[in-house]
Amino acid sequence: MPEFFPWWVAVTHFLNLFFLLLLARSGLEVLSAFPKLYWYDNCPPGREWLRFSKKMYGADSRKPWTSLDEEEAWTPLIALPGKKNIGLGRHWHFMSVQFWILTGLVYIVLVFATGYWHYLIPTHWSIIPDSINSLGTYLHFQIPSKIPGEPFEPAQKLTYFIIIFLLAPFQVLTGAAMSPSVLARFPWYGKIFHGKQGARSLHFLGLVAFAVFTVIHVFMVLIHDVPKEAASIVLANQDANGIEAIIIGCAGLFLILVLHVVITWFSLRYRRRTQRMLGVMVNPFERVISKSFLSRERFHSKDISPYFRVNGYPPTGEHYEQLAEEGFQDYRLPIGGLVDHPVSLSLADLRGLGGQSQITKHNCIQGWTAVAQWGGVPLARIIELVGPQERAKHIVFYAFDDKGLTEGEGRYGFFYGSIPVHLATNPQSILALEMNGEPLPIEHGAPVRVRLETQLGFKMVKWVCAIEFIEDYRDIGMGQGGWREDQQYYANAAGI
Ligand SMILES: Nc1nc2c(c(=O)[nH]1)N[C@H]1C(S)=C(S)[C@@H](COP(=O)(O)O)O[C@H]1N2
Ligand SMILES: [Mo]
Repeated sequence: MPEFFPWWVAVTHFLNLFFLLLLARSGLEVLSAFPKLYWYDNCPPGREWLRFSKKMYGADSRKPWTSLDEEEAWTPLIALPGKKNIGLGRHWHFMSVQFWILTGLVYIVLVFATGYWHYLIPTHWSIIPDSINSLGTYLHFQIPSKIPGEPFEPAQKLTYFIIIFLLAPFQVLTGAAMSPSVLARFPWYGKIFHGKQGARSLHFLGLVAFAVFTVIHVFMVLIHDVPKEAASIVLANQDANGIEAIIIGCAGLFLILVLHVVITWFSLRYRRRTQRMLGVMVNPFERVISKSFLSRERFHSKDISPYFRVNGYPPTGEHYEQLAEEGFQDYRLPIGGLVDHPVSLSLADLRGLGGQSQITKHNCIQGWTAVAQWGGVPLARIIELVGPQERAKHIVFYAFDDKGLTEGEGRYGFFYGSIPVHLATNPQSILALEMNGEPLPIEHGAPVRVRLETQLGFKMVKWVCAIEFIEDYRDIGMGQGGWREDQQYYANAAGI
């Protein structure tokens, strides 16, 4: 039989703690952007089952509001990095999850290769009455005895089994069920968890379960023989000097604390650098998903959400307001850049290019969802029409809204967004002119907006005023590929 406390258990235990803390804190940052939990993908305002915010916005509110108004600034003491930085929080989350899964895989391989699984996986139903017995013993303020020839008592073994083999995979699976690309490509997968909001709620409850486990786990160690437990898990040797083990263990915890302080401080102080450095780890993964998953969403009219949140206040310029007043009859959409046939299209021209309609679910980066029907021109038709040159790698959509005027918060410049050309040829990538069978309402992007159903909402530029085919987005704006990427440090691939 394997040793009770091999060295690799000590090492992976430590790494696991480090990455789980990163995941928990960056996960809370993501939650702070939309601090409400739902079981239904319509996300009706006021119908959340859990809310971490005092602010209330009703569907019938007189004062216009957008989903960014629902965001909360959480303290860097609990969230990574805190202070309304969902872009960076997501970077940390997706960076950490890769290392956490890697640690987990190494651990699982060793668990099976060494036979350690005998200590963790119950092979007989008697584990249940035995665990209940253990609990009874604890309630009498006594320590239950270990399973003969094994390192843990029955309740402990059962708990570890649940955490390692059920809770950890559950967090990975519910996490994947929140990716817009996964949801658009495999709509059935989301249904397993009752949609994105179900997955989001369950993912949060998984975090709560991890937290409850950790508290009980630490408490149990404290009521057991601390020096001996420390020797086992820190030095991988039950008989080692316990005091030494406690000191080394505390030094390890202190190291984790210091790393978290440094990471948090650095992320808040050097946001662009953090976005770039973590992007190296995170973007390739997002790009692969965005590239290989084509949308297959087909909802029914009965699924259409009664209320569809707005994100981004409408443009305020005189030019736009006048166009809107006249029903956009003078609107022209110039499409140019690295193309063979630049054009300038009226709404009638656009309609003449042939239509496509789709009922799909919108995924805002903050976390809310809503279903609507979108009608318009496939971007593939636009590409055919203008004939991009070989050098054209990205498409930029420029918008009418000057965010310095409409959103403030110290941000500035006109909204824009770019996508790689291949994303425009996806089956559900369209320039939408209609929403739910009506011309686009002003707040949802009239007269023309982008829909890319495998992506997060921020990639779908509303109030489009011009389209340009370019080679490299680094020459535009602050060079990150879009206004939210520039100003809010979002990643510019948005498949997750
Ligand atoms: N021009 C422009 N387009 C925009 C935004 C914006 O602020 N300005 N916000 C984006 C974000 S973050 C989201 S989630 C969606 C919201 O679309 P909706 O308002 O129709 O719900 O629009 C995207 N397109
Ligand atoms: Mo968004």
